[in-house]
Amino acid sequence: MLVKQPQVSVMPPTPPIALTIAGSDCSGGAGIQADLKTFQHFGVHGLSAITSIVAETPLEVRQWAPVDIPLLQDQINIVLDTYSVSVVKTGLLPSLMVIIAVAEILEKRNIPLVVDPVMIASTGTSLIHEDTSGTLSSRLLPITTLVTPNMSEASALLNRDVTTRQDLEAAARDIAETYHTSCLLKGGHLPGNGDRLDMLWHDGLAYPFSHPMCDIPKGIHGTGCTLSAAIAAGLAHRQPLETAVEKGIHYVQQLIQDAHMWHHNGQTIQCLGW
Ligand code: PXL
Repeated sequence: MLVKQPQVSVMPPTPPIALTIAGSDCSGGAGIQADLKTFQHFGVHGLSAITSIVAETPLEVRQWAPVDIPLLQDQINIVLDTYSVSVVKTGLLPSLMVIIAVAEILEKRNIPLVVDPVMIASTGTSLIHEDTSGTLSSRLLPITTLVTPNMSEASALLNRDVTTRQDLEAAARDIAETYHTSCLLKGGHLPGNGDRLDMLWHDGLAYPFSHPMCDIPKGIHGTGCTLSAAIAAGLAHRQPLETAVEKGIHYVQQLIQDAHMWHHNGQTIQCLGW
C-alpha cells in the first residue's frame, strides 16, 4: 500500500513568511511596526513576537517595559510551530533573560536569522535594562546569519572604539570572524559631510556600500529596523545576502527622501515614507 508522505518543499512558501522578534513602538516608525510595514512592502507575510512595549514618539521615550518571558516564549513558539518561517529578525531584546529565552528557542531551529543589536532609541534613551552586548555575542551571534550594528553597537560588541571610516572594514571583519556570522556595519554616524559608507563582511569578503549623505530629518527613527527588516525580506525571497543588503540600503535611502511630515500642537514630527 502506498503511504502518503508529507511533501517537503524546497521552495519558500508563497508568500514567504518572516518573523520579527522586537519591541513595539507606539508611534509606528520603528520596532515591530516598522518591520511589519517593510515585510508587507516586499511581499512577505509578517509574524511578530513583542519583547517590550515602548511608550514613545521620535522625539521622546516616556516609558518602556519588557514583556514577561513565558508570554514572549509562547508568541515565538506558537508561530514557529504553525508556520513555515523562512527568516527570523530580532530587534530590541531588552534584557539578558530575553536574549537567553530567544536564543534557546532559535538554537533548536535552523532558520536564517538577522540580528539588529538595538540598544538605544534614536533619542539617545537606553531601551535595555543592563549591558546585553556580552550575552548577545555569546548566545545569539553564533546562530546569526547577519548582524547589523551601527558604530556604537559595533564598539560595544568588540569592546573597542569604532569611530572612523578607516575602522569600518576591520570592525565588520572582526565581528563576522569572531562570531562566525556576516556583519553589516552601518557607518551612518560617521563625522563629516562626505559620502556615507556601510560595510558588509560576508564569506571572507568586504562589500563597501557608499551612498551620498542624505540629511536624515531630525525626528526620524526606525531606519535601522527598516533596513534589517528589508534585508530579512530579501533573504525570505532567497536572494543572496549581498543582494538583499544592497536592495535594503537602497530602499531606506528612498524612504528617507520620501519622509512624511506633520505639524501638531506646535511641534513638527516626521516619519520614514512608504
Ligand atoms: O530604532 C530603534 C528602535 C527599535 N525598537 C524599538 C524602538 C526603537 C527606537 O526607538 O522603539 C521598539
